Amino acid sequence: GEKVGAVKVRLYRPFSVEDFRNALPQTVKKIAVLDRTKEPGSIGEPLYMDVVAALKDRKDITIIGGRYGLSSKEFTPTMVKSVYDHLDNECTHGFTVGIIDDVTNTNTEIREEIDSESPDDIKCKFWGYGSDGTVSANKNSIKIIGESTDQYVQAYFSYDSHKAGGITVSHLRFGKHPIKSQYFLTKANFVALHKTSYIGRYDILEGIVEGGTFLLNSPWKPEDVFNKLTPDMQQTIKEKSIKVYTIDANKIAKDVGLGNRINTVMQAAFFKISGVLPEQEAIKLMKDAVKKQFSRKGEKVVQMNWDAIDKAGEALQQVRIPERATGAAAYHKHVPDDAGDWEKNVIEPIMKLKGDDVPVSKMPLDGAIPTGTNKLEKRGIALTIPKWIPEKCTQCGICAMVCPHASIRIKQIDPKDLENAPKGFTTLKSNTKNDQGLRFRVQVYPQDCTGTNACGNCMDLCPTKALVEQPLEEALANGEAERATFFDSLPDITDGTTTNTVKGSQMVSPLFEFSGACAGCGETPYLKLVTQLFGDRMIIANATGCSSIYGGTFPITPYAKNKEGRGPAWANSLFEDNAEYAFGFRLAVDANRRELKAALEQVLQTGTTNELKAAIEKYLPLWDQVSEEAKATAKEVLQHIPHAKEEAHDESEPIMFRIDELKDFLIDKSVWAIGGDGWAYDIGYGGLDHVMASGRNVNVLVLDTEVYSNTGGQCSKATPRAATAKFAVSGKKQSRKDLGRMLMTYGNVYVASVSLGANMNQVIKAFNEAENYPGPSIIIAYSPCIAHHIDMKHSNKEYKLAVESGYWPLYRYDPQKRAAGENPFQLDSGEPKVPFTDYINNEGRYKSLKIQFPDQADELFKKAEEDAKWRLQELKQMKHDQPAVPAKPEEGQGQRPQNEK
Ligand SMILES: Cc1ncc(C[n+]2csc(CCOP(=O)(O)OP(=O)(O)O)c2C)c(N)n1
Ligand code: SF4
Ligand code: SF4
Ligand code: SF4
Repeated sequence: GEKVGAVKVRLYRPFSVEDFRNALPQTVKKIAVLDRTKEPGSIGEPLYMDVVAALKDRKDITIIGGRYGLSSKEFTPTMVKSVYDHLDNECTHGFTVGIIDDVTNTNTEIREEIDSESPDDIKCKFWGYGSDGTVSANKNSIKIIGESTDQYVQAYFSYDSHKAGGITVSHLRFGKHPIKSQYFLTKANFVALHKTSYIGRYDILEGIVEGGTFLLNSPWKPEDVFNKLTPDMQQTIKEKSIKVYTIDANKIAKDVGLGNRINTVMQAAFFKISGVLPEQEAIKLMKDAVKKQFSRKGEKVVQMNWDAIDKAGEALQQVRIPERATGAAAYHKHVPDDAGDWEKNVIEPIMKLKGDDVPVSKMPLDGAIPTGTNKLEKRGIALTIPKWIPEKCTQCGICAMVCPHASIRIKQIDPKDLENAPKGFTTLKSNTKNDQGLRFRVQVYPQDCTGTNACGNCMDLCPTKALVEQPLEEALANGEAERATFFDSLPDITDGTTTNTVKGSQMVSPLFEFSGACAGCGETPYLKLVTQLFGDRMIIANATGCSSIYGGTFPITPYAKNKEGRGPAWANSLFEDNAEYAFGFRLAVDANRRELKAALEQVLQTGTTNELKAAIEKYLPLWDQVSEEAKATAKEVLQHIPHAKEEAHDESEPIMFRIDELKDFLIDKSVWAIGGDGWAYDIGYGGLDHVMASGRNVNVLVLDTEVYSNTGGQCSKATPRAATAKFAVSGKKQSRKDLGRMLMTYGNVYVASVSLGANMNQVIKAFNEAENYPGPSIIIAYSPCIAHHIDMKHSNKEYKLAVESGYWPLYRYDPQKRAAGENPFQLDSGEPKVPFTDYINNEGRYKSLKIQFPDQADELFKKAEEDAKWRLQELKQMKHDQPAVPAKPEEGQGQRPQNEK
């Protein structure tokens, strides 16, 4: 052995030099200080600096510092050993642990793998599916084991960053010895797989021990199960004599009324097979835990979970392992063979959950990543998907408009493009006013749809029931994926319609697609729409929140490019400064455009090719436009730049060089600040207000879920009175902040309040008006969310209910109307059509108040209704106001201040 030690600094500030020095034995020769933080540009991380200062007189001690555990990286015993080895060998300062740094070569070398696990512990690994309840069930299970046996227990979880429907892996340990450290299992006695679509995608049985157990949730008969596994899994099962069980947890969950929540069923199956506790005792303990956990949601939910526990025992079946397999599952191809380096070197390993093996040299220098990559995921998480019934379809486009995942689309198709169409690619005669005999099709992207079992909003809102449910497996078997690929390759044709309509807007391919938002998310349809309207020239500053997570789940992004290679540029900023971030984009775009325009005018004087001269002269009068004519003319300029650059003589040469550098700014950018209410109403409000007051042309989209959704539903100033939320468990006592009305007081800010499912045309109008308005604009968009505790299969109906009950008025305030002597305010929704209680009673966030605090509930509900009435009354008053005097031009038009150079 060796004499080594570790000092854990628990109270960091004030840093106690005396205690620190006292903790060190006199014999210490070398110290490696580990910081779990990164201060680029510093000479060492904070703890290292403190240690150096604390020991400044101890010249006999060598002190080095390094980073570990960043981005939730594991810190395993093997890595700890590598740090001691580093002290013994290279002993260089600025080392890193747990990454492969082949650029600066600072990572510690792994010289020995250490397995410090007790061989007697039982280790169980559960592959779950985000939001199926696996994690909470496992927390329950480990609590039950910990409290009802004399065993030590630990539950440790890994999640990917999808908002829902991602992978969760639960790592459970229990045994006779205390378990002190946290790291993922490398071996498992028990493996459970809750989602069959993971077969062939991930190494499910990695680390399973000899004689271990494998539990599978599948709809398959026991005799079919073995042939549905990959050859590797089949081999492992045979070689290690694994016992295999199957259970159709989705069927049980559906039958008892739990929908997709299979957790209780799988938990009951785990207890039955594992035998950790006698079966009857386990059942009793599970039922007690269910009562404790769900009683606030009502007796019905408790009973459904109890039924699930009872049914699980009977439904569990052992799989007989055949002598040899007569079939096998294929391995999933994560990226196509012709994919680029980024896809192959970074996306593919990360998709296989092998991201730790990606070396630093494969990372982008500036953090920028290619767009249009969420489409590679093809998660296949749906159980059932919509099937189009052409003869019932009216070609309205509503299904495409409301789909939160851009997984159902409409297109007009030129008949000549149908020559190579795959089998079953049915089309209708397009009913737009076109004279080219265009065809029409609704296409489902089967592997990208989150499922009618979880979302189903397209079906829910289809006015003619032209969409029906079909199992994903069936759709894939009859070629729907190939049809989607063909459909995707076809061009967008909007002839005979206009993008200012629901139908026309949906005929443009979305440049925000297949995000990892929750099934049925109410935020994402707005993002999809805004990219269909302005995506080819958008720059988006995104506040931290759900939209930054599903908008940029490294290394992929749902923001995409059109067939010409144009699409939104997107970046995530801090929660607290996102409006300012977008403001910076605006300033930069304006400055670049000013310079480009001056250069174009200059080169006309100094001389250039006839073609470029003609194109510039044609384009300059269109400089302030973003019309199709302007885009086409800008293209002509672009086309002639390379030759003109080659031909440029002395004086024109540097000007042409600059024109070439700035050419992307020929058409003005559409600058957007996007984020949730936590950002806009609370934490980023100061900056937002500042930018709104600036008069600059920045568009703001507030995805208003009325809570901090990304962090689990904390109350914000947008949370309505009476709604329960984290930090407002007994119902919020204050009314919500009226951000729209506050910003209208500036008089030169375009303000709109929208709710997609309530009035889709009003949403499109608001987006277009906001974009066309030359000053600051804000759109406040009602966004149903899982945090409202609603059935996400009908989330789109919530948009409507909120408006029709009078809770969420729709309006637009356009300062430009003042100049025409009109009232800038327009109320787009009328008197309430349905009782306020219809809206309240439909949402768990209100209903739970009634269950938990019945005494206060009625009073608060009454006040909430009064809030809504009062708000509507105030707005109606504005509607009847006489037109105000025109806005002062320097306020309203967002021009560059006179003193700006
Ligand atoms: C200054 C700061 N505080 C807290 C957080 C943690 N945080 C990240 S996202 C988020 C919630 C975002 O809520 P909201 O803006 O309403 O957007 P949503 O998730 O609802 O779309 C919080 C609190 C943070 N990133 N920065
Ligand atoms: S079920 Fe949901 S995700 Fe699937 S196509 Fe319909 S709306 Fe889109
Ligand atoms: S919503 Fe229904 S009717 Fe409208 S386009 Fe879609 S499938 Fe056709
Ligand atoms: S806004 Fe709500 S529904 Fe949408 S991704 Fe976030 S938590 Fe899920």
